[in-house]
This record gives sequence, C-alpha cells and structure tokens, in this order.
Amino acid sequence: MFKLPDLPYDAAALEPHMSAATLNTHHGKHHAAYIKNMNAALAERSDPPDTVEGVVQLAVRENNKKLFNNAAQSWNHGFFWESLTPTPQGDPQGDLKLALEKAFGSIADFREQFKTQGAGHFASGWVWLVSDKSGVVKLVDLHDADTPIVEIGTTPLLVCDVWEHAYYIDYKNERPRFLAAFIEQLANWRFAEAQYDAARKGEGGWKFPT
Ligand code: MN3
Repeated sequence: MFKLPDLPYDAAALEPHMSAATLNTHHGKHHAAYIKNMNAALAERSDPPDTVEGVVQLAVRENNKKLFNNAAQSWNHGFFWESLTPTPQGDPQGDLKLALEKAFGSIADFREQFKTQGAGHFASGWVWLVSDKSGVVKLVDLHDADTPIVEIGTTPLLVCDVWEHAYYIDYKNERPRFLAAFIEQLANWRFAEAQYDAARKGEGGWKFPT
C-alpha cells in the first residue's frame, strides 16, 4: 500500500503565494484521497505493482479509467509538490535555460506562453513542461488526471495543477494570477534542471516515493 508523501516544505512555507490552508486541503485531503482510492482498488488484486508508476502503466494496459485516475493523480501531485519551492529561484539556468530560449525565444516569452496556455486550458487539468530524449522542451496542457509519464520518451520537468482546488482558496476564480505566482515565484527550477539532465541521460527522473 502506498503512503501519502510528506510535503518537501512546511505547509506555510509558500505563503503568500500559496497558503497553508490551500496546501493542507490540497495535500491532506485531495492528494490523500487519490492515494486512499488507489490503495483500495489495489487491495482487491493479487498482484499489485510495487510502484505508483507501475500502477499507472497497469491501468493504461487494462484500460481501467478509475484506477488510472487515482494512480495518475497520486503521481501528478507528488510531482507537483516537488515543482514548488519556498526559495525563489529566479530564472532556469544552464542547458535548460538554453533549451527554453530555443523553444520559446526567451525566458520571458516562455513565462508568457505558460500563463497563456494555463489560462486557456478549459476546466480541470495540468500544465506540464516536458522534454524528449534529445532535449527538446515543450509545454503541454493535459486534462483531468492525464500524465506525460505514459508517453514513452517523454520526461516531465515541471508541472502546475490548474484544477480549481489548487488555487480557489487563495485566488478565487483568478487562475491567471495563480499561474503568474507559480511561474514567477514558486517554480522549482533546480528540480526541473535535474529532471532535464535525467531526460537526456535516458534516466527516469523523479519517482513516487515507495
Ligand atoms: Mn490537485
């Protein structure tokens, strides 16, 4: 059975950009429920996978939408907590900076595209920065629980949750202000840079803690 991973920082550490009230509900209620539901579904099976990545792949193979939704949401939220940091990190550095400039023109243009894509995403989902094995980066917005880890050769670098539960306590309906806070203040570029290195080395990158 899988456990809810601890947040990598104190629940109040991201204030004022993301409140402790948001994190306590989002992590302690929403994320916990996805893990509980995934565990309940796995308890009925004789051969449960021993990683959340494995559960996501199993759900895809079996076309089991309920298991997929709970397993993918368990994984996506674990990755989302790592994508946030209480220590503002300015701009991405090194090879990731160069890749973003190549794909988007400049880091400022990348941030604008991120905000536009996140604001334009209809209803619930996630905005992902991903890389292929050759180091080409792009933004993809995916619906509901969908996750790039089911795509062979794609490695996520950073993600922002755009479900309303991610921002409604702090920003009400103003998703663009939440997206700006994420990409300008909260984004964990050191984590994204490490993921980018893993992508190009053909390593898996971040794994859900077991
Ligand atoms: Mn969420």
